[in-house]
Amino acid sequence: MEEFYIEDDGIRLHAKLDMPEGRDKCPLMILIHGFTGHMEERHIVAVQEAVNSVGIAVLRVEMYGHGKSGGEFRNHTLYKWVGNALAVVKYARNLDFATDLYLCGHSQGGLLTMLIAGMCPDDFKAVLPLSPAWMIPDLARSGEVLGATFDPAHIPDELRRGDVILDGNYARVAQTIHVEDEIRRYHGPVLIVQGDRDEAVPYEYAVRAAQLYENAKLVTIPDDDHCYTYHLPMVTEAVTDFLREHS
Ligand code: FER
Repeated sequence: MEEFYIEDDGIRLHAKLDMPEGRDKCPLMILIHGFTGHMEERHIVAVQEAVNSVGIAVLRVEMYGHGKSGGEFRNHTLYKWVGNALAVVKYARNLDFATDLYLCGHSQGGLLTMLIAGMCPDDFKAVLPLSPAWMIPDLARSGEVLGATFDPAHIPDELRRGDVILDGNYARVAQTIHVEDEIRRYHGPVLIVQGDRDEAVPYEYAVRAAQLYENAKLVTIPDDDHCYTYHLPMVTEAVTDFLREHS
């Protein structure tokens, strides 16, 4: 494992690169956590290890305001994450050892994966949004973020749920994002994995995304939640099966 920082316009993004055993040149997957998440979460590490086991390097990166990266959590927005991810994709594109690139993210990182796939449709062999939180823009437009409600035409300075505090700009940014447009712009293979008892992202969004993409597969994890508490091995198996099919 190699640990380092990738710069994005003065923001240091904390990264770890794990190589598969005995490989010189190989494909590389960029792997991104969710909202309030980080690269050492159980489901993120499980995906990293499984992907390494099929001969693919994994670059885990923490986005603005998360983990050991720069920026304050309360000031993060989807635009900042998009800028970060574009910098990471550029970094990955320039790695000599990396052949094909894959992009995978969980929850808000899955939403990010869907946006970046549409913005960089030529860069990825396939993309893997896991339980993608692509209802966030719809909710923000209807006046809800983090379960807190507000007048969507008059966003407050601060959004709060318990100890989680976000600047109102999070909602201003989210309201402008139209995920369907980015779904339409990506034509490559997509794997969506989601538990059918996800408490954070309505399962219907996974079904809808799989319908809208030109070439998507949906793997449903039965009786599982947002972070796959009960059947994580089914998630990693779905990911490795898909990668073997699309290598
Ligand atoms: C929300 C529901 C889910 C929200 C964010 C999420 C910011 C993201 C969850 C995750 O990334 O795990 O209302 O608001």
